[in-house]
Amino acid sequence: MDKFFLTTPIYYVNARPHIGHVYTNIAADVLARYYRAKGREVLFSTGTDENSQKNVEAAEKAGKDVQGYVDEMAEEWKRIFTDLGFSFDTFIRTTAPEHVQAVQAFIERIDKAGDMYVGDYEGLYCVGCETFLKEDELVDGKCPIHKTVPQKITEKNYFFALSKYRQKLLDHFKDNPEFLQPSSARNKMLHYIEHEMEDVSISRQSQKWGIRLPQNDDHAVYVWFDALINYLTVTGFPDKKFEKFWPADLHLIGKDIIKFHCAIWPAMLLSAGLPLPKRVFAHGFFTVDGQKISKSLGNAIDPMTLAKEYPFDVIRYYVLRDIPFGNDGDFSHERLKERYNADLANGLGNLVSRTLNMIQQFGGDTFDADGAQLPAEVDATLSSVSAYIESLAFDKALESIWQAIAWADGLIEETKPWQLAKAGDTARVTGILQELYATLVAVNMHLAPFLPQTHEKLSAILSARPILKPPTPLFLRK
Ligand code: ME8
Repeated sequence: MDKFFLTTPIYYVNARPHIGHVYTNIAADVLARYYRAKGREVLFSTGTDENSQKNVEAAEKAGKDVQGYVDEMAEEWKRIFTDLGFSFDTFIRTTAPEHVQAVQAFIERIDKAGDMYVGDYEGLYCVGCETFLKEDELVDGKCPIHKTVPQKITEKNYFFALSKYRQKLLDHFKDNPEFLQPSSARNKMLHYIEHEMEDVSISRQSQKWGIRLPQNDDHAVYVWFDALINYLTVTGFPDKKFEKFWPADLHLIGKDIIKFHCAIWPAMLLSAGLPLPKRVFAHGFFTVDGQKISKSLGNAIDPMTLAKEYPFDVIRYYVLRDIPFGNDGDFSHERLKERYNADLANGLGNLVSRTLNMIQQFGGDTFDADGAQLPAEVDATLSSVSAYIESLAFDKALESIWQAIAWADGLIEETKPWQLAKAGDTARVTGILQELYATLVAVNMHLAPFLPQTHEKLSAILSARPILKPPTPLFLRK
């Protein structure tokens, strides 16, 4: 069976998930469900990034020991992702022994390749970003993202010879135009690789928390270096079995971490003599009601609270339909409500209840669910959905499905089956009901990866004999 390996970033556990983190997982979940339905053997991985200084600081603030804190938080993240219905196959934690083993085996490979050396490092480190910043990146002496003054660090570090891979990376980008998407991100990345990329320090001297560097256990492995390797750990690396799923078919990330995934990670893999991921897709960033998500504004939407207000399918639908994947977007409570009412409750929900009510009223003995043929117009509209999903144009895929819904609404409005039934035109009424029914079945099939709960409910209604009337409304609030 053909495999499909897709990943989300692994998340820092210094806070609970907000809507931005959940967004990445919604998209990954749609793809995982889609490829499973296509018969691919899917490995969908997500998890937590635990060896970060941010987590140490959060543990201190909470008055807890670090291991206890990350255990608790990782459990919480996993529970939330499970409660939201994400169909991940594996949940990796970077403090797990198998990950420590994978990181150490990987580092030994790059050392053997002659790509590690010891050097003095002096730089400005932002714990928020978990990265060194250059003077000219600062605004008023502060990190522009976290608005904090970076720490001045002077230490002996182990370095990875990243710049050695400059040309190979540029060649890879040239030979694989699909490697980084959307293509708007490519130029910036190429500029970085060509003009800015330097060797990176991959260890932290005397840092207690973190994976030990195999060459010197006074050093912790730099958290990003360890985190990227999670994608190999979940395939079973360094055991040979990792070749079944590696290379990844798709790394799904936010646009904030492109550099790590499209320069450092591929160079690490080149050094270790391993194949590169086939595709990296970077989605945009959310604001909430027009404002950047931030702790101080207190506007980080808790997905579990939101999921109490709306069925989670509604949230999945809204974020994928309203914001073209790859673009920045605004999470607006107002728009969410509008989409819910217009597209789900009134659009899909109404079509289902009108159609099934009519089947019960006028279907009689002549309606034959099994003989229902999909109208050519609907077939043509829905035939584009797969290609849209595979190119991660989720908004377009949903738009096509809703075109099919609109077509069916139009058919009802135009033909007014209740009038035909009154006039005794049974054959015509049956024909229309069968077209509507076949449209609903096809719409429901295409909705499966997007709205899994709705799909399940609707499948039960449509496959029951006699066909059941849907609960009103179909999008039951929990
Ligand atoms: O960067 N809008 O973890 P992280 C959209 N541990 N997506 C958002 C978002 C927003 N406002 N905020 C976060 C890390 N995200 C590293 C990753 S991977 C080897 C290591 C999403 O907890 C987006 O996908 O800061 C982003 O890339 C991810 O959360 C980063 O989460």
